[in-house]
Amino acid sequence: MVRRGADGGGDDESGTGIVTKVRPKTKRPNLYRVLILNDDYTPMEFVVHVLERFFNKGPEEATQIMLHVHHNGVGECGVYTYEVAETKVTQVMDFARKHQHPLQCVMEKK
Ligand code: TYC
Repeated sequence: MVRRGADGGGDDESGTGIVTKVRPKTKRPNLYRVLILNDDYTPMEFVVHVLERFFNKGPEEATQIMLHVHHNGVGECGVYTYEVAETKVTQVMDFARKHQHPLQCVMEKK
């Protein structure tokens, strides 16, 4: 698309207005990884349940992620915009505390 720019002269009869391109200005949002951390006490089944409940993983993917965290110390649950990631972290931390498990969930900018 083109439009006549704000050159002070307007779209006058002279036809000398500045022609500027109009681009659809969509900025990509910053994205954040939500991570869970390994610990020695949270039961494996609880972590799988968290991944299913809050990150919409099926049982197989949830088990894979849980085992990855168990062996590597940290793993990715999902990637979200800031406010969604923050909500997931709060939900997981509240749920873990309610069940008296030390599971830790954090977010980091991608
Ligand atoms: N390491 C825990 C255990 O052996 C299992 C576990 C996995 C805990 C992933 C936390 O994020 C975690 N019971």
